[in-house]
Amino acid sequence: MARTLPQKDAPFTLHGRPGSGNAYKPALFMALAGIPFTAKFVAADMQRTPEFLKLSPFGQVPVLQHGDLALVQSPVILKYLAQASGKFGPADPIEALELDEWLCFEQDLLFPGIGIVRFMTKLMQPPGDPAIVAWLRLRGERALGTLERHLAQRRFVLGDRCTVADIALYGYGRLAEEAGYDMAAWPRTAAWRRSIEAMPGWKPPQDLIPAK
Ligand SMILES: N[C@@H](CCC(=O)N[C@@H](CS)C(=O)NCC(=O)O)C(=O)O
Repeated sequence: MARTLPQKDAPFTLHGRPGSGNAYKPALFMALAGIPFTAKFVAADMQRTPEFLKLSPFGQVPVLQHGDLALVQSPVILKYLAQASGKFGPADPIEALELDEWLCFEQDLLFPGIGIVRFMTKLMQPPGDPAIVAWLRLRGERALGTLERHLAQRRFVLGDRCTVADIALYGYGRLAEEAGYDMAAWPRTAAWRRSIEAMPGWKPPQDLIPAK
């Protein structure tokens, strides 16, 4: 069936689980933007069912439904939400390009370096191959080091206000300790996380997405 854009006032439904940083990103966006939404729990073993694959062809969470439109891939969902709400988006074409650069960086370095390391060391049974974890950890250290250098000049990733670049990076940035990183080594990044947590509407994932 052809995909079409929904009516502006169509309801939002987020499919995910609280332990997924990728699912937390759109949930946090909507919490910060004051957009009401329904969150539905998706267990890992539900993700290959034909019913779920109709919503998410890649078999992954998050999925954001806006009316009849189902979207996957957290960067795409965040950009859609920014466009639909007029909040946390880029202010001009150069910011729009920079935003995309940081969204790619998040998927390329920060998510593997923190999200996958956390998954392989804390959640996977048995835990993942230590050689792969060590390789991914180098990406995590590079990601945190890059962010730390970048934040020397700015409060948020694109400047002085929070955008979807921050929300995307925060999704797993907040879980660095759970992946074994000591944030004392990246104090500006730790302060940036606190700035996001001080924003009106901020809530932790367990308050936004049901655990079953
Ligand atoms: N690039 C995707 C990654 C999504 C992703 O990896 N989701 C995980 C949960 S955090 C998942 O569903 N994993 C199960 C799988 O890949 O089979 C995004 O940013 O949304």
